[in-house]
Amino acid sequence: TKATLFCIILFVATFLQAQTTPGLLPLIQNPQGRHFMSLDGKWNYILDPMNNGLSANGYFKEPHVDNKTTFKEYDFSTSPTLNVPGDWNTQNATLLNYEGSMWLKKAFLFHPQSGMRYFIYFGAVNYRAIVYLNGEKIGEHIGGFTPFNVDATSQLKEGENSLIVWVNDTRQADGVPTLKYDWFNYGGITRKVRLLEEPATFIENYKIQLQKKSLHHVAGYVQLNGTTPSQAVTVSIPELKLVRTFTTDAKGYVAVNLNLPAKQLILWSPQTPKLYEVTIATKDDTVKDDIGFRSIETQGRDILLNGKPVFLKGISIHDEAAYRNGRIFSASESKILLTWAKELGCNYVRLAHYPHNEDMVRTAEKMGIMVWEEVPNYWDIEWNNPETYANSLNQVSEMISRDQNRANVIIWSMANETPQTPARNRFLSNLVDYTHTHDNTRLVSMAMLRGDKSHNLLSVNDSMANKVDVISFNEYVGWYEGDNSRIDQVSWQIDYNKPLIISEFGAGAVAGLHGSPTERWTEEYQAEFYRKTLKMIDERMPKIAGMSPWILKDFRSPLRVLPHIQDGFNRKGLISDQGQKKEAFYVLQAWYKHK
Ligand code: GCB
Repeated sequence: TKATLFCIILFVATFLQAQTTPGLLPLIQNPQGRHFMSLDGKWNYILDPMNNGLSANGYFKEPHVDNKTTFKEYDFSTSPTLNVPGDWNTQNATLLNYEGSMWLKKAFLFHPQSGMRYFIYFGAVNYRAIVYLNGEKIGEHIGGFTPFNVDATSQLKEGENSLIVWVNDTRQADGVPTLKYDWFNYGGITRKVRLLEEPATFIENYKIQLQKKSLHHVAGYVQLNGTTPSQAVTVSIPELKLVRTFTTDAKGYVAVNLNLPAKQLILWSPQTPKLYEVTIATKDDTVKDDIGFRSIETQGRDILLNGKPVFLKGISIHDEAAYRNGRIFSASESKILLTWAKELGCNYVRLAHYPHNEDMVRTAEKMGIMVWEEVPNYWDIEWNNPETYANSLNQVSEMISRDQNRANVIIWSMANETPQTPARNRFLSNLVDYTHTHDNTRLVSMAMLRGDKSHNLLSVNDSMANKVDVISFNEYVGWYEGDNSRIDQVSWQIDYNKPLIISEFGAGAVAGLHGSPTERWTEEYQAEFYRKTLKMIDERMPKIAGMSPWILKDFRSPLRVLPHIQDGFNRKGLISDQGQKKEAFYVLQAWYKHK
């Protein structure tokens, strides 16, 4: 019928539009390098599993009542509090398995300056957020692991202000990630909240990185936002005695080209994680950032860092704190995990399966650890759904935008273990194109599934291999597939002439459980699994450019229900959730030492 035809045309049109329209929130670059007031601390909360507070006169309205002549049935000021940043699950035992809606409120005193603009920058809210300031909605966001900022200028007032956020972490079929995944769904305002103060025209965004393949030429840009878009912008790097002034165009944009003094320049690398203080300034605004300069490219099967082959000695990590298993909320908690990775001998980490907190990336950068960042296109999501695509693209965009100045971020990963279908291929192929156009100074990859040549000749055969720069794959021979003895029986042939990364391999073990190397869940089984897998890599695999075994630390996952063994945790960590190193940790450490 005509109606169905119309619907089909509309659907296709929306789909194409969603696939081509950037329509993305401009993210303010580097909030920590600006003038801001922290809104972290105690927030009052109201649990709202039925979304009662979302109605027109909802909880965000907060009328003044005396509760005698007039009344309301909620009160933030006498409701309990939670720490922000922080997931709700691990702050209150009764909330451990809560999935649903919560209202959080922060009251704060403020004195807005006339002529200034104000933005509230959220590091991450899982999974959906609606933001209200003094009774009015000022923004909303979908996606649990990337930052967003909302304009608060018109709603902010002198004196006491009320910031209320509706947070909902209900898993969604059309979400990114979708309903089922192997990690814990920590809800809440999980990362820092900052109130940024900016002049009428301010430095919204910039990218200062070495041009692809160059070891001394910076090709970047500065983007201003405001009423006087065309202005002089000065970029300076005092340590290199470099000061250059550019003029932005009528849209506030200017390309930044700089020749750094090649001889004097210390390139960023794991051995010398050198960062330079860079200042970007207009007459009204100044932003400072610590920026490293390096190049990353591929040549045949090699990954080249600063023009030289580098082997990525990695480990996979979830954004979950050591010892207490909630979302990480401070740089010091990030540092514990990264220090373990260093002790293991790593120069690289795979931050799975979603963008981790910004402190994690910045701390790794200072420690000389290269990073793989990923968006949660995990297993099977709704590849055919235009809204799912728009959501995923937005997450890619926010991830790139947040970390485009981080020298240690070398790989953007578009997905993890996604079964091949035409819809998936189209979806991911568009994301790869988007990423390549927006950032050609990093490599693009995704963790693929295997496609074997025969029972004992393992391989990868994925149509996305032509799109990505690096072929990465997960493999669990010896754990999900046969036992350890199977590892000795297989060899590998991978035909693509691109760098290969084993993005995952691993086996489960309970720290402190000992037995024979043939007995599942013992430390000995896991250690044997690592010995055999490393031997296979040395002897029966084509040359690889790196790896990130699964995983640094045991992590909470509702899929892992086996009593006394898993108890709600994925046990493939080389370290237990309580910080106990398992035997396999030392097996891998010894191999990395000689690599
Ligand atoms: C995988 C997934 C990872 C899981 C892991 C496992 O392939 O990528 O998210 O946690 O296997 O332990 O099964």
